[in-house]
Amino acid sequence: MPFTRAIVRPPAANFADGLTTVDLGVPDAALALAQHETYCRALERLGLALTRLPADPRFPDSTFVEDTAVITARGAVLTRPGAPSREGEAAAIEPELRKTYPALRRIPPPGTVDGGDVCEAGDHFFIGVSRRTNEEGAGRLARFLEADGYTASLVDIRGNDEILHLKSGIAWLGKKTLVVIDSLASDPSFRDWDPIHVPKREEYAANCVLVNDAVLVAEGFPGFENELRTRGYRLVVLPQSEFQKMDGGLSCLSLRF
Ligand code: CIR
Repeated sequence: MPFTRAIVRPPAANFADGLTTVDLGVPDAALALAQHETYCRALERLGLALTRLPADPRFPDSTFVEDTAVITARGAVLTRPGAPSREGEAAAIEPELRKTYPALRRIPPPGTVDGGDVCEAGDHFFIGVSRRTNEEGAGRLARFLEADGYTASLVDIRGNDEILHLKSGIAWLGKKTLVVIDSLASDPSFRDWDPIHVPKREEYAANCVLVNDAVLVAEGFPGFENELRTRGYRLVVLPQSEFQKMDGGLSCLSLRF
């Protein structure tokens, strides 16, 4: 099903106060806002109607709206983000989600789930068990998805220091094709999938996003870009430097449905 809509929220002026594990410097709030606008326009050009929520300085990480919900063609689940400073982001977005999904389900405590750990791959979902998504949350989400007729498998990434979320290291590009970084490539979960390799030092680019007939890709990763072009994908290359400084990728900046 093509995406027709997306929810986005621009970074607030205190975006730099959010969480990060990388050492790439302090993000420039004005540049982050400009990059966010470029991202929004790209989604609009791909035919998506955007709901632009107001910036929310109560939560410096709230521009990463993807972490607050899992939306599929068959329903929506409000998550319970795993970082204490982000837990309130779910309640903040709930009224907007209820407009489209009155039967919104939720991950109850003690479960935690960040949407960045959830990778839709057609009728299958990979759910990362991570520093943010615990086993209770992942299991509960898997049961919700299975009740909707999907299959789900859990991928334990707690021992992988390279990535925050599962989707920091994998992306689905249609059919059986999965972008997979090297440190996840041997995981048995991906055995029956056709992998696209990510060149060394370009791992950040693995978080690309299939949006209808195009793939959003972060700017500055020529090896990976070339790999996708060679395979015939239509690319939309977007500047992401300020979000990268805060551990955020392209997928985190929107909820697409
Ligand atoms: C965080 O640590 O929660 C944010 N600074 C980054 C979240 C990125 N979200 C995502 O990959 N889905």
